[in-house]
Amino acid sequence: VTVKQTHRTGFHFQPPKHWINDPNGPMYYNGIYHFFYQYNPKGAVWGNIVWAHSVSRDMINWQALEPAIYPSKPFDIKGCWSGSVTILPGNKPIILYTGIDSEERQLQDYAVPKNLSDPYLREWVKPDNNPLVFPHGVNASAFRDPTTAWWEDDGHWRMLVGSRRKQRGIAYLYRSKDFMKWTKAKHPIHSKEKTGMWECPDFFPVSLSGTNGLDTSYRGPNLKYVFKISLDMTRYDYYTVGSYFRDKDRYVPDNTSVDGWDGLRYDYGNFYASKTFFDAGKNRRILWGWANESDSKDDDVDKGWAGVQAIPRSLWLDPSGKQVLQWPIQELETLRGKNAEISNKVLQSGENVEVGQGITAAQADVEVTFSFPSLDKAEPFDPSWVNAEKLCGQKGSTVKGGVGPFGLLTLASEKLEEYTPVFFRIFKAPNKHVVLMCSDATSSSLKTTGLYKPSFAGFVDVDLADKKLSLRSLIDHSVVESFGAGGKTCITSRVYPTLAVFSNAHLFAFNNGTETVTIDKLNAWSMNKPQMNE
Ligand code: DQQ
Repeated sequence: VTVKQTHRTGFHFQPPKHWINDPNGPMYYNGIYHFFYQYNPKGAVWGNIVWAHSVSRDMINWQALEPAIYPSKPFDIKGCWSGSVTILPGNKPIILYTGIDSEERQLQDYAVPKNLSDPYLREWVKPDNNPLVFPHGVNASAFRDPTTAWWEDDGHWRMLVGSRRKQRGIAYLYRSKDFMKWTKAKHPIHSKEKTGMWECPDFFPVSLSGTNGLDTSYRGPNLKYVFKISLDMTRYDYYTVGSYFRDKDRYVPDNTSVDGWDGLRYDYGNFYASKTFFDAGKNRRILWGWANESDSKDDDVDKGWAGVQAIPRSLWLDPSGKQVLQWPIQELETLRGKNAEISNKVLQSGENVEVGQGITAAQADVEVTFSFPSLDKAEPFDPSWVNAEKLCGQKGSTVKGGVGPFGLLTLASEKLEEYTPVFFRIFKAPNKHVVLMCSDATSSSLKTTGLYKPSFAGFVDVDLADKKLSLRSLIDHSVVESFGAGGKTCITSRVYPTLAVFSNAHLFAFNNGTETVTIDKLNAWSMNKPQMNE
C-alpha cells in the first residue's frame, strides 16, 4: 500500500500504516513506558485484531516492536480485544484481555512476559489454563474489556468486565485470591439502565488534593474514585466522580455527577475507548484515548491508515471535587521548536488577526489567555439549551455574540475558505455565567462528501471572577486537540482540510462578540517530529 501523507500526524501516536483503535494495557515498567493498541496488521479497516506494541522512555518518542498478542489459540482465535495490565507483587506484569473464540464468544484471557529480563518485554505467552473467565450467566457477545485489577486487604483481587443486559449497561465485578481463579460477585460494581453496552470500563482512585496520581490498589483517606465507561451507543467516554463502598463492593457516583449521556465526558469530540494507568515513575495518572477518524471507510482505505491516539494526558481531580482536569504530559513540551509570542493585543469586535507567523501552523502547540473588561454584554442563556453541541451548531464562530465568540481559527487557509475554530461564548444565566466551548468542524474542509463535520462542544464549569479564559490547542494536520480553562473541558476534532495543509495552514485569533477581548498572552510553537514507530 502507498500511505497518503497529507493528513498524517506529526507528533501524535501512529503506526506507519493500517488501522488502529483502542489503547490497551498502558504501563510503566522498569523505566520504560509500554503501549499496546488494537491494530489490524492487514489493512486500514477494523478486523484481524492484534495487540500491537510500542515502547518509549518519554511517551513521545516511540519504537515499534512485534505484536505482543495475536490470535493463536482456541480461546482467542477470532481476535485479541481490549484489556489492561496489572503489575503483580514481585514486579510481574500480567495482561488481561478479551479473546474471541470460534463461536464468537467473548472470554477473558491472560498473557505474561516470556522473559522478564528483556527490558522491552517483546514476547508474551498465553498459558494453557486460559481462558480465566468464561461468559457464564452473562451475555457472551457483550462481555469484554477487563480493567486493571486492584487488591483489597481481604486478600482478594478485584477486576471489572464491561457488559449489558438488554439495554442496561453493567460493569461486572470479579474477585480472585490468586489471579487465576475468578468468581463473579453477586452484584455488579455499578450499572445503569438504558445506557447500552459499557465498553472499556476504567475505575481508579484520585487524590482529593494536588495533581499526583494514585496506584489503582491504593487505599487511604482523602480520596475519591473515578468510574469511566465508553458508551457504544454514542461513542463517547463518560465518567462520574464518586465513592467506592468496600464493604458492599459498590461504586456510587456523587450527587454532583450523573451517569449516562447527560454526564461528564473526558473529551467532547473524537475520543473513545480510553484507559488510564498509574505512572509510578512520575507519580501521576495518565490517560490514553483513541482519536477515531471522521472520514469514510473508503477514504481510510485510500489513505492506507486510520486512527491515531490522542496525546497522553495527566489526569487529576479538580479542587472542586466535581470533575477531573486533564493536561498534555509535560514531556510533549520537549518537541516545541520555533516560537511566536503575542501579548496585550486587543481584538476589537469582528477583528481577526493572524498569530504565530513563521511557525508551522499545521503542526503546532498554542497556549493563549484571553481577558475581557466586563461580562455585562453576555447574551442571556436559555435554560432549554442543554445540548452544547446543538447550541454550538446554532451559534457558530461567525454568529455575532456579546462576550464571544472568541478564540482561535486553527488549520485555516489564507483566505479562510477552510478553518476549524476553537472558541468560547459566554452567556448570562440568572445566578451565574455559562461558558460554552466549541471545536467546530463545519468549515474545516471544502471536501463535501464522506466527511463527518460536527460542531463538537461542551460547557466549561469555570469561575470568571478574574475575567479570563485560557485555551491550549495541539494542532497536528488532521487533529485539533483542545484544552479549555486549564483542562476542565477538552475537545478533539479530526478534520481533513484540502487547502490548509502543510505550509498553507495558518493560525488566527478572532473575536466576533460586541465586547472587546484582549489576548493577554499567546505562545505558539512549531512542533518537531518525534521518533514515531518508523
Ligand atoms: N474495541 C475492542 C473491544 C472494545 C471496542 C475491539 C471499543 O474490546 O469493546 O477492537 O472500541
